[in-house]
Amino acid sequence: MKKCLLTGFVPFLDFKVNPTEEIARALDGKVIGNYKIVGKILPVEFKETANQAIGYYEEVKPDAVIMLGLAGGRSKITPERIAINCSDGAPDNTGVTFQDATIEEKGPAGYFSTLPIRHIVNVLQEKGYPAQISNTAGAYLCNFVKYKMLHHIQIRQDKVKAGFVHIPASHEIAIQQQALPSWSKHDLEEAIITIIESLD
Ligand code: PCA
Repeated sequence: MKKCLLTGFVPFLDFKVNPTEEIARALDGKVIGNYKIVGKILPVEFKETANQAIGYYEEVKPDAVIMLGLAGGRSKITPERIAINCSDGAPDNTGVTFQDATIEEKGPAGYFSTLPIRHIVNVLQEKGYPAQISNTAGAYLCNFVKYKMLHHIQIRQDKVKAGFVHIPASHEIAIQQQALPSWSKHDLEEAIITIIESLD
């Protein structure tokens, strides 16, 4: 059976919970479609996140990697098209911030997701889940870990599908913070299950 490394993040900034953490925990060990899921939680720390993610990649040797992040404010499930070679913006959970910083000196300007993002969006919409390709994952931790993971896979010349999917806030977050579009935890989890089922 194929293996899928599914990562989520701990809470960050003003968010008291992170639904991506809950989904990665809930799906860990499950068999979904052609894949056995290995769910792992990543810290929101530039110093640690990519090392841990790549460490899990080497430990699990997955056939597919789906990294999840919360994008508070988005209303749809958004598979990310690209990761850019730049970190910039808000502080991580240890207070570290970057401005206009290159992630990999010798790396390309960007890496495209190798997940079938158009197919994923189509399958989600057919099942009734609003979804849209996103053309920017920002320049915070999610972009950083996606860039690092795709760079690692590229250097190793592995034939592994990998990419990043941002998800909207859960109702729990929307109750704590005003004016955020939100989904039920159930629907968020079902949407991620749908994505995994859609993979070969
Ligand atoms: N979302 C953040 C980092 C952690 C998370 O869940 C991001 O979009 O970069």
